Amino acid sequence: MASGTALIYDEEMTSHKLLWKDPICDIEVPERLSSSYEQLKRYHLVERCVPVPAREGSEEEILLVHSSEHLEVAKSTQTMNEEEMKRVSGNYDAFFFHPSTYHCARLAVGAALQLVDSVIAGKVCNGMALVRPPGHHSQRNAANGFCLFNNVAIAAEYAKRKYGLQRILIVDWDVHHGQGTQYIFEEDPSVLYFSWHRYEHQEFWPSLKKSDYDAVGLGRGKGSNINLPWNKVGMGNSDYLAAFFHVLLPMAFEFDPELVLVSSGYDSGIGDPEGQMNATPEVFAHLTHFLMQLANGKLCVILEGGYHLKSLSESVCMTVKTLLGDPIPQITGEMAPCLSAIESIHNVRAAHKPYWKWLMYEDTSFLQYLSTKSHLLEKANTNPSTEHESKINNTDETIKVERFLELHMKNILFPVPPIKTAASVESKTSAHLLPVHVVKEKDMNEVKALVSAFYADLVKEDETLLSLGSMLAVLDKILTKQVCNGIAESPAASVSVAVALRHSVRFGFQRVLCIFVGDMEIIPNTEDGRILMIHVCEKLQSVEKTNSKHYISLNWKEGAEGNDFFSAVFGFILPVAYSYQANLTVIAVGPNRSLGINGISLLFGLLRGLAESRILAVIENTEINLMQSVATALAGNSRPDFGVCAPPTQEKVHTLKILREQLQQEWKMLRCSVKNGISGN
Ligand code: X5A
Ligand code: ZN
Repeated sequence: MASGTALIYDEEMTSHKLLWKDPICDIEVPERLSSSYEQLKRYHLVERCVPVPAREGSEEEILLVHSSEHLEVAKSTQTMNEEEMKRVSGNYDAFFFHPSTYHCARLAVGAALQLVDSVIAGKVCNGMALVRPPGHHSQRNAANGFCLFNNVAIAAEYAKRKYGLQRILIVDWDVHHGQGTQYIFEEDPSVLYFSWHRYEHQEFWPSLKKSDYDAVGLGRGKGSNINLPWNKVGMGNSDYLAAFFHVLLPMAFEFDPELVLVSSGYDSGIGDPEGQMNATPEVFAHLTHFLMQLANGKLCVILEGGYHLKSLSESVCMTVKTLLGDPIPQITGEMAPCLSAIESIHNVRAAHKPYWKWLMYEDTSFLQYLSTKSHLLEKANTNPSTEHESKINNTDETIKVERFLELHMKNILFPVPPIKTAASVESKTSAHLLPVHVVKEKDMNEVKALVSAFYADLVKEDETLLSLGSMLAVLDKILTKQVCNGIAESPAASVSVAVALRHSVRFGFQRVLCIFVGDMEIIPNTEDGRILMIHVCEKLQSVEKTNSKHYISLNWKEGAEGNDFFSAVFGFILPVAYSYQANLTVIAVGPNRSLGINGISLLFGLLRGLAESRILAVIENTEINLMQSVATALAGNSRPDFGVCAPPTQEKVHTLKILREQLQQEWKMLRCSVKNGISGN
């Protein structure tokens, strides 16, 4: 399995610049590239990446997507005088030519292709290309919105032709709609295109009807174009994460891409004069982390927009840091999508219901939308608690955000623990768990003293005591941040977990998320509120237990057809976990588990996004394949195999729906539907 992260940067691409006055185009400056690269250097990220040179994309490669007329016009601008260039630029909506533009645009195309080549050939696992001019507005026969050639679309077409790929996912998190990319692939079912974008009911540029959620693709491509329009400015971290949980990620897992390309615009980040959104740089670490779970980790991130230099460069750094496998900063602030975001999410789910198996049994329908739209918009405007304030676009605002980010990044960035994964396991097991770091068990007297203070009655057997010594040794290393995550085996997982939870809370952790997998007796805890339990089990739990808001039981038995647990992870577990904002995650795998290894790997892989990736795994049945998969998922430097994703049955969709309705008042990231989100409570 490939490892490493490619970084493509070529100073040449800073030579393309605006030579005359144009208040629309003057934000697309060369410093966008150079300041991002400088910030990467400051964080010492450049030296950790594999440098890959850019090259000029060939004419043949450009013609994969564009017309020869378009290519010829672009080529002809190289020798034009300023007057002529200005005239040609005027033929397009928001574009400027410079004598070096053609050369730069070919480098931008070539950089994207070099990245695809490096990832597909296995030279690296993933990577980022910093390019200018951007690409996603560019169409077969036209430059548009600062874009000349559609770098990402050409990269997708190239990957199809050169490597025979049959399923490519393009995620466009730029704040503008990549209408160019939509046009190029709208009839092509082999390319799944997802874009969220500032829309404001068609008020915002490029103001197209075809940017709305009901543009789902054409002909054979129906269902492979996903538009999520934002109808208000001020969308933030929760709105973006909700969009991933409730729309993009389940579709992406069902689609099962062989390669993921990101049209990575950071104008969707805070401070951007175009987007006027509120998402902070670390949200891009989370988005990147999620996409790394697809296509065996084959992820190519290609720069598009982003016009607040500080916001842009910090967000670029968060992306690259995550591609490198570093732990992920916690998202702070209240986690709840706003009503307008929920409405958009609801609508795109309704529009796509006919084309996606995982949506088949969801009771979100197009008709429901038609009958409630105007009423909902009123509600969205008048709910002060969940509505964001819009940003005023001026220099003061830019400077304010700069100062905010200066402090904010200091607050959220933390030293990366020197060791990724620790284990305290029998030598015969640990031999198979490389590259985990094996720690020595805690001194027995220390353990005895600790345990006698609480749970003394539970720990009668010497064997249990011994395993607690091992588990606590790993846990202590996590709590003191010497290691990021760890694995402990235990002959009695529920006892070990009870001790681990109590120990962590006493150590000072305020919110510990605990996920139990398996039918086992859970030892009740007295640390109410500081521990949230989600119990994934086959047997129905008794009512007394299940009505505490900090104990949730999720009845789930993995389907025979494949891994259907993804729908529960995105539709329930992650939304609850992100709402809770745990600062430590404990995952216990006990006896009689109802999930297979694939489902468990998925859980571990995705929960690394929480709690600065701090996870303690407690495993009762130490079968070697399970241990190996958990270690792989925790180490995060190669992708575990999640198996084939199968859609959930009607019964399971129903289970999730009931839970969502019960709990969305408390755990707000569960909200994904208008009926549930508003009139449902
Ligand atoms: C790549 C990108 C924006 C064009 C805005 C024109 N283009 N008003 O962000
Ligand atoms: Zn943009």
